[in-house]
Amino acid sequence: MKDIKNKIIFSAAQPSGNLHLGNYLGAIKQWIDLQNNYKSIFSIVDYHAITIYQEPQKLREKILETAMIYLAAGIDPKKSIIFVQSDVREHTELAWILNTISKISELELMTQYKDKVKKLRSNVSVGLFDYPVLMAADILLYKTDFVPVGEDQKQHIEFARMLARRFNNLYGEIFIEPKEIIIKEGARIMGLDDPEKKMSKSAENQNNYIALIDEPSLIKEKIKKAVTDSGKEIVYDLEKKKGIANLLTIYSLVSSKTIKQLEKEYKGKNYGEFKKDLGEAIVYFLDPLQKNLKKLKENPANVKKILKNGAEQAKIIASKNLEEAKNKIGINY
Ligand code: ATP
Ligand code: LTN
Repeated sequence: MKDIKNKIIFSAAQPSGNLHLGNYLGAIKQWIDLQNNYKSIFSIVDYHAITIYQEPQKLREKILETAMIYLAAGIDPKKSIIFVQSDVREHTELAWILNTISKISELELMTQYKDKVKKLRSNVSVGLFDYPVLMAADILLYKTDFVPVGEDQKQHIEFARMLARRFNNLYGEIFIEPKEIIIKEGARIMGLDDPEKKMSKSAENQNNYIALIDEPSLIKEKIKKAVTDSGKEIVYDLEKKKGIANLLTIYSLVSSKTIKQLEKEYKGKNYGEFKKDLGEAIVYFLDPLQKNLKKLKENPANVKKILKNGAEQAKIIASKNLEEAKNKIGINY
């Protein structure tokens, strides 16, 4: 048994757009706390991002910006490894190996894939289909114990766990079966324009999400425009008032007040007042992150250095574990 201090955490986000409040409250916020107690590895998964076309110049910028957001949010390169996925070739190499033990029928069941197919119609790449296998490679490559993510990633981690077990049965025990860590509240923040669907950085409507880099005035405006339900009361009701329930969840998480407290505070008040205060609460909550980010943007060379250094550290672990896997299979002579 590994001592808790030696247990490994791995997580990642795609540099495919603007990181938003859902990414922060569902995933990144947990990473900050977990890095104090575990060996933590956080990646910017650019090879995942290109499973849907990304404009090259924009991708280049978003890779660096995503790294800056990790740092601005409080990921500390002295405590955690931060790196860009494509800097460590072992990820794609292990993905190939895992492809050989993954079944098409299993990948066809993936909800995220099915949702994206609906949106993209016939323009679906093999890479998008294979996305969960690359994700499993990310995780297994470091013999990860825990993967802190939002609710939408649960199925992918179950798949990674199953692949670990399958590999170990076929070739001998080397991979750890990873477990997800999903927080109770905030694990599924819904879109501001449509509270039936999760907040998503690839949403067509910019009013779907609050980007972590949005200006205060834009944040307030987006909250003002957020879809609410008919009726007047500010109460948490997931059946009849999905929009307000989502806004209450966000409010609670950015203000550290409970939903019960907020319901009491806004009893008899209208949606307008509630939204105005919520907009301000989000601006206040994001202010330190945005200030840190501004400073980091003044010195991108420094961030690149952190990433290259992170990749070197990641590579030491990744290459050793990949070699072990190849030896088990017989890919050595
Ligand atoms: P896209 O919608 O474009 O596929 P995304 O917004 O889901 O992207 P990712 O980079 O794929 O963003 O996710 C990074 C992390 O944020 C993951 O752990 C994911 O589970 C979490 N996450 C994403 N959206 C939400 C959300 N709406 N609520 C809570 N957590 C979320
Ligand atoms: N699919 C994830 C991003 C991701 C990831 C990972 C998360 C890629 N590889 C490994 C955790 C562990 C998503 O958030 N959409």
